[in-house]
Amino acid sequence: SPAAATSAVRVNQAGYLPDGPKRATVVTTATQSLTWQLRDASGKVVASGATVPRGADAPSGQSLQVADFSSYQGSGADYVLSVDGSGSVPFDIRATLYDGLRSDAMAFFYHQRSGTPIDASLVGSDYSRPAGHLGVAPNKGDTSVPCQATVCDYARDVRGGWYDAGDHGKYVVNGGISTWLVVNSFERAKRAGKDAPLGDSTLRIPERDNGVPDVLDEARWELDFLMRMQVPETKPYAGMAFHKVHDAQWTGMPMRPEQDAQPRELHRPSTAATLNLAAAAAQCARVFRPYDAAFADRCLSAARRAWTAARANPDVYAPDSDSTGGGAYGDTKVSDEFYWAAAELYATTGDGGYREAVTDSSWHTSPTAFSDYGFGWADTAALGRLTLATVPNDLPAADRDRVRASVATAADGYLSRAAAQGYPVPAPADGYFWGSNGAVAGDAIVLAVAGELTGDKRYRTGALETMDYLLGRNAIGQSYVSGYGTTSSRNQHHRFWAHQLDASLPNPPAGSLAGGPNSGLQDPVAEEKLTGCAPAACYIDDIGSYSTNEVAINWNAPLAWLAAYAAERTDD
Ligand code: 9MR
Repeated sequence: SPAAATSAVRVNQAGYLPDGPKRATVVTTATQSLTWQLRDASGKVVASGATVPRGADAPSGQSLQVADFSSYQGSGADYVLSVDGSGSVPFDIRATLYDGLRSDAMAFFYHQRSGTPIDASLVGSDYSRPAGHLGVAPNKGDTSVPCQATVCDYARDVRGGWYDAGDHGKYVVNGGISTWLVVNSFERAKRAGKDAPLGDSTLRIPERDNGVPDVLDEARWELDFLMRMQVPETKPYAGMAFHKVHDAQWTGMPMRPEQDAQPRELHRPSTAATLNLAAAAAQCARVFRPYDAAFADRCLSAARRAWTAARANPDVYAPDSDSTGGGAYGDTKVSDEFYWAAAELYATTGDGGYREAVTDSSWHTSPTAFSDYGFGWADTAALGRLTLATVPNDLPAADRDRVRASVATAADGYLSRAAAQGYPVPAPADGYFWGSNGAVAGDAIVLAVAGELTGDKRYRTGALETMDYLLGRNAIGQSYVSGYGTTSSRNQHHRFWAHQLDASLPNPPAGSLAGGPNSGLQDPVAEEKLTGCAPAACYIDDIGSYSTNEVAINWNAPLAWLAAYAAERTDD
C-alpha cells in the first residue's frame, strides 16, 4: 500500500534551495537523538549530524525528531537523507527549484477558464477542451443567465471567469479573493523590483505577447467576469454583485464543462460579494493603470459603485442553506469585507471618505485581523492590513507603523506555532479544516510580507518551510501539489481531470494544490476511509473526497503567490 512505502524521513519532496532552510522530520519511536546523513546522487555522505527529539506531536499523533541540514549549501539532484536506517525519497537542492512551480501554479487559472476553449498548443492535447458555458448545446450557458425565482425578472450575460474548483460554479466571494491574490503577487514582485519574471510571455496563455504582463492578463479574465456580475444601474440592488452563478442541480462526475446540460441560475446579490468586487476592482484600478488606463478606469468605477451599493445594503447575507447545485459561500459577518474594500479603495484613490471607513472600522485596530486560522474567503480583514502596510498611503505615521507592526506580530505567531511542532505548520492543532492547505499557504504570504517590511530573514525561512510542509514534510509524507514530489496528489476532485474515473481523461495538471487535511470528514469517502484519523492526517488522494482533495482557485492562488516568491533569487 502507499502508506507502507511512505518513508519515515519526511522531506520537501521537490527539494530545497541552496540558500534556504533545509530540515526534515523523522517519525520514530526513538527518544534519543539519532544520527542523520545526507548523501549525494553517487551515495557519498556530504553532511551528517544529530537529530533533535521533539516528542509527541498532537496534530499528527506521531512521535517526531527534526534533522537540520541547512548548513549544507551544495546543489545537485537526487540527494537522500537517511536516519536510523530509513532513507527519504530522493530530492534536489538547486536555486532553480521553484521556477517550474511558479508557472505551473499560475497556469492553473488558464485551465480553469470558463467561456473559452483551452488551447492544445498552450496546454497540450490532454488538457485542451472546448469552451464551456457559452450557450452551445447541451450547455444552457452563461451568456444569458436568468435569476433564480424571487431574485429578479431578467437575465444577464455573465460569461467568462474561472470555474471555482472541481465544480462549474462561479462565486464572487471566492473569485474576488483569488483575483486579489493573483494581482497581489504581481504587485509585491514589482515592489521588490522583481517584475521581470512576471512580465509578458511568461505564461502559456492566449494573451502572451500582448505587451501586458501575463499574470495581469490572467487576472483580467476573472475581473471581467466579476464586473459582469454587478447589478445594472436601472435595477433593484443596483451596483451590488450577484453572489454566484451555478447549476440548478449538482452534476455528476466526470463531466467536462461543455457537457454540462444543467440550467444556470444567478443567485441573489449579497453584501459580501459586492465588497469582494469592490476590493478586487479597486486593486485592479491601481495595478492595471500603467498598462491599460481605460481598464483601470472601468475597474475603479465598478469598485466605487459597489462600495456605495454595499453601504446602502449593508446586511444582505448569503445563507449557508443555499447549497443546491453549488457551494453556499454563506457569510453573515461582513465587517471584515467592508474593511478590506475600504482599504483597497483608499490605497488606490487616497479619498478621505474611504480613509474614514478604514480608520472607523473596528478591524483597523483589532488584534484578530490576522486570525490564527489564516485569512480566507470569509475572513478578509488581513488582506486590508496587507495592502495598508505595503501600498504607500497618507495614514498618520503612527497608524501606518502600527499596521506594519501588526503584520510582523502575526508572522511571529505563525513562526512560533510552526516552531513548536514537529512539522512546519503555521496552523494551530485545530486548524485542519476544509481547505487547510489554502489557509497555510496564506499564512506563508503573511510571513513573506513581514520579511519584506522588517528585513528579518527568519520570515523567509518560515515561508519556505511552509512550502516544505505542502510538498511532503507532513504527517502523511504527501506532496499536496500534483507533479511535484515522489508521492504527490494526482486524483484531486475535478470533473474534467478525472483520470481516476475515466482513463481517457487526464490527471490534474502539474501545480494543482489539494485542499488538504480536514478533520471534519465532510464527504462520503473521507467518512469511510479516514475514520479515527489524527487531524493532520485526515486526507485521502481520492477523487471522491471533495472535502480533503478538491482543487480551488482560492487555494492555488496563494500557492502561486508563494511559488513566485520562492523562485526569486535573493541576490538578483
Ligand atoms: O472552501 C469552502 C469551504 O470553506 C467550505 O467549508 C466548503 C463547504 O461549504 O465549501 C468550500 O468551497 C467549495 C464550494 O462550496 C463549491 N466549490 C468547491 C469549493 C472547494 O471545495
